[in-house]
Amino acid sequence: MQIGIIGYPYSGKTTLFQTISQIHIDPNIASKKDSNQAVVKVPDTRLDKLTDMFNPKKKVNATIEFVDFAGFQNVEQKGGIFNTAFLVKARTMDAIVHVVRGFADDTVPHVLNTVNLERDVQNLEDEFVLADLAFVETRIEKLEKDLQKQKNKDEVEKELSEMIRWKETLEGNVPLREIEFDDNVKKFLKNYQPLSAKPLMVALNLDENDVPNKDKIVQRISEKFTSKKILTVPFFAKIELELSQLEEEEKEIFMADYGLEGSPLNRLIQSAYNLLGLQSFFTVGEDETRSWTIRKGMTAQESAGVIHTDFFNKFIRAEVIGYDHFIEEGSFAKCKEKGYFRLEGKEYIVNDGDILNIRHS
Ligand SMILES: Nc1nc2c(ncn2[C@@H]2O[C@H](COP(=O)(O)OP(=O)(O)OP(=O)(O)O)[C@@H](O)[C@H]2O)c(=O)[nH]1
Ligand SMILES: [Mg+2]
Repeated sequence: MQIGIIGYPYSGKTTLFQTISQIHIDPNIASKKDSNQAVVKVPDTRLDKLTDMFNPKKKVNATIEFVDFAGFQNVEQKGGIFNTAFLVKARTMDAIVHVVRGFADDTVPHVLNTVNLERDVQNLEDEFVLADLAFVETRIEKLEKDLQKQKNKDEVEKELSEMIRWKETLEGNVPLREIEFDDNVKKFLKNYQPLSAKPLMVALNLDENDVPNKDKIVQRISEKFTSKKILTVPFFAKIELELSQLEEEEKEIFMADYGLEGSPLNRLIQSAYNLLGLQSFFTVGEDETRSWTIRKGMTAQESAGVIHTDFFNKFIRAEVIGYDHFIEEGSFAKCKEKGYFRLEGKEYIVNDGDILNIRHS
């Protein structure tokens, strides 16, 4: 899974990226590159606890990839702040983090001159809609030509009617993430990956002075941009980068002072899991303990397929224990005694935190 970090120049994207990835980016090199990328371990205290209990040779966290994009170009030009390279790459992201500048600092240039969270969030919404509209209009032209050729008529007509629905939605200034997609048109969403359909995290890079008002600001923005597919996440890029480099004890003291909970990585991953409907299951043993990411609602067989395609094809049963039960009882034997150890078939819907052992042929 890939999450793209985007936003206006100097909003704090690379600072956030460095906190998340713990990679140091040389600012002179960073400005010349299109993007920075890092594969990051998904933190999970449950996996840490299981690892303590099993003492395996290896602990393997699920991972997630973050891509730190260069700032938007030509920011004064409405409908044109994304270049082609940006569009191509951003469309492949599973979710977007929009870093919005909320800090005042005269030493850092501000491309729009003033701090205004609402304006910046709205601008990006507008740009997404305009970029998708440009795509849809070109697509409709092409489909109309195809229709005259009378080739694959049914398929062309089906797509054309869906593209017209997208166009009308976008012309009403509504992002595509707000409309429903039936199974028979989901493939267009998958093929074209419109930006305004992507789950969005609005990451407010707030000013140090906003620490006491943090929750109010978040509430104000999330009320203005209400959607099932938008979450507002606050952070303090500069402070949190410095904090991330401190020792654990010191870190906790400072974080309490700032009223911060968890790391920016924790906050973003939690939001991403919520937005994308993701959850984790675990596999345990003497060799390794490991966390895996799946979509909510996935069956035991589908989840087995995430471990290995062979496990999907040759699935027999899954041995299942809920994480809480395992921690409560402390061993497989005790779980068996209490009836917490279950054998489930391929249609079993996996729960968040299930410990699975796949039996296969
Ligand atoms: N005072 C203050 N400065 C910040 C904060 N976040 C970032 N900066 C500074 O702002 C400058 C730009 O930060 P970056 O993280 O490089 O911004 P960016 O969004 O990656 O910028 P581009 O990649 O050029 O688009 C750096 O000098 C940072 O130290 C913040 O929360 N407070
Ligand atoms: Mg940057």
